Amino acid sequence: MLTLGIDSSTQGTKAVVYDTAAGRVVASAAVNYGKDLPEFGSPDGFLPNADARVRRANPAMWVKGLELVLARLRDGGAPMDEIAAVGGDAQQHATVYLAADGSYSRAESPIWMDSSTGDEVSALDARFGEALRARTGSPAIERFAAAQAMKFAKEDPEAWARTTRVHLLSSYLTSVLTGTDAPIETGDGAGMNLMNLQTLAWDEEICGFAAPGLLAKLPRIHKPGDAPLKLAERFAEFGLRPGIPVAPFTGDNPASLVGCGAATPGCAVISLGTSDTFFAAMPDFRTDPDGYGHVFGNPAGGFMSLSCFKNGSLARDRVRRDCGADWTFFDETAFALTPSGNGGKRAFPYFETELTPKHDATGIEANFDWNAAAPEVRIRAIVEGQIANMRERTRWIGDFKTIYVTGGASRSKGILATIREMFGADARTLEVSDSAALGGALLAARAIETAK
Ligand code: XUL
Repeated sequence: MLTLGIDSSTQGTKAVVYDTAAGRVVASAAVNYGKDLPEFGSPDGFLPNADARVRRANPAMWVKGLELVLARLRDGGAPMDEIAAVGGDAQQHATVYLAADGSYSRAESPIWMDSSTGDEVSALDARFGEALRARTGSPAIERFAAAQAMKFAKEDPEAWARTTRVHLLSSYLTSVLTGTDAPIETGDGAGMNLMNLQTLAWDEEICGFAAPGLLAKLPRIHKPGDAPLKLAERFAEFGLRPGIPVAPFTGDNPASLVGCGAATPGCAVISLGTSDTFFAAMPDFRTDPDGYGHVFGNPAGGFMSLSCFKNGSLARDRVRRDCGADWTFFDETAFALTPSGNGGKRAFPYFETELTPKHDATGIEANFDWNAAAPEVRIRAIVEGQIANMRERTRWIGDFKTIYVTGGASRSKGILATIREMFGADARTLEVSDSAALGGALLAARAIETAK
């Protein structure tokens, strides 16, 4: 049986066709927003903004990305008419605001990189304090829907009044694929500061405080095991069979948990992408005492823990280019030329406002003369800085003997060796590089069982 997994990430959309019997990907396609959809003026997947805290994108770009990736899959000869179900995921926390006629009531959607809601986070903190973390799995967070909706409702009350639906990008894309008003799935829905994780229902009190009428503007909630939706007629254009089951899209991290084969507790995953994340299935509900980490839903049932580091691959790429190095030098040579520990030289990249720990976008912070140092010293300093910070901030999740490493940078021997050393764990690169899209395809296969 063939299933389709679609991953709508920060910088582009990917799709994989997965053969469940053979256990392998048989076709794939990708779209990069910067290169393939230049009309949206978003080279890195968001609209450039002088204020580093403001990170937004035109939601129409994501729909275009979805359609283009399907066209590429079809035109590349993928057996579209044999696909039996669709699943997928989206970057987490991005919100899409719709008016009654389906048009966008907010032209620019805030994405997970947005941290412009400091005042709203303070208001949520002042009102709910510890209770927010206990109920929703996270303290008040800038990029989450509660703070984002609060800011929008305050700044543009007229547009807020016209808004009849607040979707996550995941539920919005599911709506597009199914031609319905799709539900929010619990894995991704947990990243909004609005869902009570004990009851898996919207928390009426928090919704009421965040923005007038928010509760009525939220889609219903889809729990693991609930019946899937069906593909809309218009996707016949891409050779797909209308009516096949569509598993509601989840977040990219929950999808990766499934795609990495880590949905049952025991091992952790490090995903090295636009954001670096560290996550694991959660045997018992626990929150981060330091307030940086999150609890999301595990699409396979139960929960997952997650810590997110914003300065991931874009920061590594910037350092690489500043050093005039190619990827082989960055991934390997620099580590052969320098000793483990780098003689105490360490650096942290803060090109974007950092989430873990909270830090303004101040550029490189190093304990040595950054500009005078050799490229290999700078590269090891950045990688060791990133991984050391990750180790410190994820202790609350626990210790793991095995860590699966996924995402583009998982090919780096230097990064893998650093993870092994700092976590004292067996770090393994996964064969699959598109673990989120693969997770979507696996969730699609599961949807077929549920639909029976
Ligand atoms: C997780 C987070 C990021 C995005 C990246 O909380 O904000 O990992 O999901 O797409």
